[in-house]
Amino acid sequence: MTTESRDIALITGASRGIGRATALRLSSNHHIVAAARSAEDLETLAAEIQTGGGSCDALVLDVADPAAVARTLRDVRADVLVNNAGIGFLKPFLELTPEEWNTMVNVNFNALFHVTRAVLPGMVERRRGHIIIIGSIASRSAFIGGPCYGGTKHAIMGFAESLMLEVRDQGVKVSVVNPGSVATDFSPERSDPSWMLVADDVADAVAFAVDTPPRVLLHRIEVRAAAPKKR
Ligand code: NJP
Repeated sequence: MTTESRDIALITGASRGIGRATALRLSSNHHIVAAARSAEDLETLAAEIQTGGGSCDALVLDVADPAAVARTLRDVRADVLVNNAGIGFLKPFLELTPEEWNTMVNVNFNALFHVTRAVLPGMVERRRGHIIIIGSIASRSAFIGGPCYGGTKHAIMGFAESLMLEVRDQGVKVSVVNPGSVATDFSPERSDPSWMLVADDVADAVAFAVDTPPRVLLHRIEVRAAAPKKR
């Protein structure tokens, strides 16, 4: 398959963690457009993908900046969009600053509007596309330290299911992949990552959803560690 004939996968938060693993995983049969704020990490990713025989464009982008998203993604075609960028200040409500609250709402939820709005019209026009959102187990359960993070992830579920019902008849699939604990930089304070999922496990779930035949829509996937640490 030539680079030109490959489907294009746009992945946010591709500089590290789950987004990076997903970019590498999808690069075997997609041209990758990797977006995040860290230019150097994106260049390293693009080089690794090229070494493996794939192709990757790096886009330096703050997904919480609506003008930057509109400008940067204006001419980007995406057959697959993985809305993965996310941030968590996991602390009790009374310890949260307004800045932390706003950052989580802007990156985890509001950015879904900006990024999806930029690429969905092209998918609808082509009657073909797949939008994947990386949620969390916190998308449907509560935990101490999660009033805002969990709130944004719950909001994702409402957004995703409603959007799925709106666009599936137009050839566009919408899926949510909800991971449990994954050993990434997301929560570096967690001391023992040995029992956790690794980023590749979540990337495999994304690839599985993307690879389903046109008649199949996997809307919600939960990926858990099989043997979580007892608390
Ligand atoms: O996190 P991490 P994960 N604009 O910190 C990017 C969910 N999840 O891979 O901009 C653009 O390694 C950041 O890039 P940079 C979680 O909620 C995780 O674990 O260069 N990009 C980096 O690439 C999130 O939705 C766990 O700093 C922005 C990436 O986001 C997703 O999985 C459990 C950005 C974060 O990489 C990926 O998390 C769970 C911005 N403004 C759900 N801000 C888990 N790890 O345990 C951040 O249930 N990024």
